[in-house]
Amino acid sequence: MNTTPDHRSLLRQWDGPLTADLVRTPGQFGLGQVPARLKPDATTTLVCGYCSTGCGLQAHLQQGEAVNLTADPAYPVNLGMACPKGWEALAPLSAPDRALTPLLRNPKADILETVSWVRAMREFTTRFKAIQQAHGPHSIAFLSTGQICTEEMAFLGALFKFGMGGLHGDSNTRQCMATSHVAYKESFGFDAPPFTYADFEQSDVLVFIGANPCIAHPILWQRVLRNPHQPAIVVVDPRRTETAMNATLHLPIAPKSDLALLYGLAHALDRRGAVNARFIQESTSGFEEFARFVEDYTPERVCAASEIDRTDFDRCVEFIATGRRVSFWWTMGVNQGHEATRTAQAIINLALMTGSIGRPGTGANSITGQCNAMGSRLFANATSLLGGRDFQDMEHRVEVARILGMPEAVIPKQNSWAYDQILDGIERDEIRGLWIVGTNPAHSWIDQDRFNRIRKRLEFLVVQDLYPTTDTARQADLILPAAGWGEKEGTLINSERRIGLVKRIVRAPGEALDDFHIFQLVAAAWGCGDQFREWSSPAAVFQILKRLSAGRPFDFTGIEDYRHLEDAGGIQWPFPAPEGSVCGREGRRDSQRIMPLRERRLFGDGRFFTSDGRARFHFDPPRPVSEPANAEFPFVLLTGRGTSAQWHTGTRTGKSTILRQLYPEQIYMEINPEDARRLRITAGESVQVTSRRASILVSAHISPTIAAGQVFLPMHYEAVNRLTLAVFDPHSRQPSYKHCAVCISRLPN
Ligand SMILES: Nc1nc2c(c(=O)[nH]1)N[C@H]1C(S)=C(S)[C@@H](COP(=O)(O)OP(=O)(O)OC[C@H]3O[C@@H](n4cnc5c(=O)[nH]c(N)nc54)[C@H](O)[C@@H]3O)O[C@H]1N2
Ligand SMILES: Nc1nc2c(c(=O)[nH]1)N[C@H]1C(S)=C(S)[C@@H](COP(=O)(O)OP(=O)(O)OC[C@H]3O[C@@H](n4cnc5c(=O)[nH]c(N)nc54)[C@H](O)[C@@H]3O)O[C@H]1N2
Ligand code: SF4
Ligand SMILES: [Mo]
Repeated sequence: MNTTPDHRSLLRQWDGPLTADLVRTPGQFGLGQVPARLKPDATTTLVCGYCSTGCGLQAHLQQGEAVNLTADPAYPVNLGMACPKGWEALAPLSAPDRALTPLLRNPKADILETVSWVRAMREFTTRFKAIQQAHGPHSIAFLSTGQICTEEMAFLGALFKFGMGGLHGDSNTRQCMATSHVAYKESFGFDAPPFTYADFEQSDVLVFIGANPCIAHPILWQRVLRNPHQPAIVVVDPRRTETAMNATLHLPIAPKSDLALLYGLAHALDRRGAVNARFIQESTSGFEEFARFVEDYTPERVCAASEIDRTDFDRCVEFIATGRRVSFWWTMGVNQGHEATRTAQAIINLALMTGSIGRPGTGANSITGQCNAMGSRLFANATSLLGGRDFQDMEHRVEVARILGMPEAVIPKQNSWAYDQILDGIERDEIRGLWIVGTNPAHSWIDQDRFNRIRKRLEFLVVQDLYPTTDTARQADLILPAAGWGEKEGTLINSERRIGLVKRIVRAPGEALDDFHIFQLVAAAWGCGDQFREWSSPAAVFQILKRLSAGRPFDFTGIEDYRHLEDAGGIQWPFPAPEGSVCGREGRRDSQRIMPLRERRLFGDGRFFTSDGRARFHFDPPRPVSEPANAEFPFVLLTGRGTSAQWHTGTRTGKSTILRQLYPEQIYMEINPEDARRLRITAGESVQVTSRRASILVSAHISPTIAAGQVFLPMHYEAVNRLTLAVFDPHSRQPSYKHCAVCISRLPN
């Protein structure tokens, strides 16, 4: 039954040829024909592992290993473009601080010591099992990521819940996309971002709300720049960002006042008769109530609430009312807020009432963040059961059990706690063991000091990462050395629902193993290896994921295998098997396979995934923020992305000497010249920023891009989340990272 984990044979197995299957050598396509060692000058395309744009990067191989990366001109996403992170994506893999072996804390000396995989697996199982025995099966939890392959996410969620008997697990997509997930689910009946990137090029009006694609999604911004229709671009952001500077109209909204503005726009459009009565009647429900609700949101009232000029408001209404193809785009300025879900839905409502959905250049479009946040939304098996199902629904449990060939009894009947609730559980000593995979909460979690305080209550903390040096890994009892992007294979799903391939183009250093194989080792060591016999490789799990997708809104049973994905340049879901397939009819046939159209959007037929096929209007009155600025803390602190060369907590981008030259080494704070003058702060001066939670030192960057009374800190520096306030949207439980009150003081000289 229980197979002993033999790491040596596993490592041997993984010492085989790189990019085993999918490599183009000149003049030959080599599935099954690839030489054991790749010929020099071979190239192969894989999807970038940073942001959700999902660019195709061409790896140039010598002696079978990648020596360089360039942007793939043929890939339908990026059309030959890439941002600095993509060009430099190999650098973090050869960093000197890679974890080469498992590391176990020696409690006496309080240092991390090298141990074998066998020992690491023994510690992992005995200590987690001991905690479960003493405190119940649900006393261990995991926190995972939107930055590993879908096959790996599904494996972790299934292993932890169906194999190890755990219940509570969540991921960093809670910090990022939980709001979009809930908003879409309630409005459309399923978490289904409707757009395709061609929509950037086909709109005549693009409205960006709380999104700064020039910095956060630079290649998507390049797609906007290819738009031949001289579009009007409206940007709703408190800051005059790089994106706002390039806009036709910038609405410098008061922080967290979006909901009032969006209801005001709905009111004005309705008054003007700029609604699509036929679409509303045939494809939506609840419009009358919504129209009555927004009657009070007069232009005067919302311009005052959002602190914007009436003429700017009227221009915005005019653009939307007269545009033929209007698209709405949002990101973290919306998702990270105390009333985030209703704000996202207020955007969706605008698209629904104007019939701006399902046609080229339209849509209520949430741009995703991490390379595989979309995979996590479908398959993390965290707060929803594999494939966007419901743990509490018996039919769903029976179906999943049947597909996986496991007894229904192993599937929990309850939902997991969300991220913040897991931390609360640790504080109450109900969670005693934690397994963190591919995320760095000691830096990125909101009100981070609390995270670090709570961590001390844990009896056993396992961190699975590329580096033992992250703020989180440094606190671990056991570190499992993971292979990273480019050292493993699997699929990622990008913002436009395109499933793309990641390949092994570099050998992982030392004994680092890809997450997939770490999960296999854990399954074997735990004693549930048999349950996961079919989960033998990422390619095998991809077939399981297909079965889990059958008949669901994201059905991709029409994708045969990785090679099919490779040849098509990624495939957007849905892509059901040919029988009865809409996409099959659209696409062309290539020998035995159906090849999809290059770009496809959802809802062209005006049918949604709700029980009656109609999209719903959701709305609630705006609520005040928890921590308004006052005399003692007179500034509102905004946080977000700083430069296109920095990725989150910097564990990867900080390893590239080229990228490091593209951003300031020390933390800086944007402050308005008027405020700086008043406080006598000079450029570059070191000043103190204090919130009710902590006080940090930053250097002042005086800039008119930030309004008076507000300051901005890039999230990439560790100190930022010592200041933030742990407030959550009640529907999505996503943290409100972008609003708290601070004061600024000069240092005594
Ligand atoms: N270079 C780089 N690119 C990235 C990332 C990275 O770390 N580095 N991370 C990726 C990830 S995971 C994500 S989620 C995305 C995030 O992508 P974005 O959401 O575009 O980036 P942010 O800078 O977090 O936030 C966007 C804007 O919201 C504005 N904002 C703040 N408060 C409000 C408000 O109340 N209302 C409105 N309307 N706007 C507000 C901010 O001023 C900011 O300009 O980026 C992805 N791309
Ligand atoms: N103040 C503030 N805070 C924020 C935000 C904000 O706007 N403001 N944004 C939030 C958002 S949207 C996000 S998404 C989060 C991101 O927050 P995090 O997820 O904590 O940030 P990352 O730096 O991406 O951490 C990923 C970790 O995974 C490791 N890793 C990379 N690839 C792999 C792999 O293949 N396998 C394994 N096992 N490990 C790997 C990296 O080395 C790194 O340590 O931050 C959130 N925090
Ligand atoms: S835009 Fe995103 S996916 Fe494209 S190269 Fe840059 S980080 Fe990678
Ligand atoms: Mo994110």
